[in-house]
Amino acid sequence: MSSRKVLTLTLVRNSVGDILLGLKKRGFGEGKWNGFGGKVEPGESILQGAARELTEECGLKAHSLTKVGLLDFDFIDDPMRLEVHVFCTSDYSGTVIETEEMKPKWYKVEDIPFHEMWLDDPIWFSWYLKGGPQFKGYFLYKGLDKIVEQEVKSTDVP
Ligand code: 6OG
Repeated sequence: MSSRKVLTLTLVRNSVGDILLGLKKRGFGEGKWNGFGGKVEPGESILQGAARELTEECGLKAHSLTKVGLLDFDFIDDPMRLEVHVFCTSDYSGTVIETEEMKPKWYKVEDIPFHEMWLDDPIWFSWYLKGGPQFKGYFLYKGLDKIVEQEVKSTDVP
């Protein structure tokens, strides 16, 4: 039986266009730079989960979040399925802090450390960086270091 998890992933950009990434210090994806997010909890909406995770992981409070895409992940020989809702924001307040889970750092877009991120990131990040349209991605991983199937398309296309 497959076990499906609904997660969020939020990308923050500041007024000069730099992007805030966090180095995951523990758990799934440890040692990789990523946006901020995690599992949506029972009783909260996906948007509420995204806002909560952002604050928990880096201290920032989002005043608005824009949906940019949806990523589905399957893993060969593993019943785990991930549905990751991707958001972005430049409308936030607070001070960036390091937390137990994440070590945050601002990156210039041209310096995004793709070689220290999930393998799928370089494939869908360009969709996010160009600012639309919303995208839908599918990735089939073999283990955590190989992608054997991939597709990213605009959600405007049926
Ligand atoms: P916690 O398990 O810490 O949330 N995530 C992924 N992000 C990318 N870019 N690629 C993947 O490829 C991912 N799998 C999970 C979703 C995990 C966080 O990591 C993201 C969450 O923001 C497999 O609660």
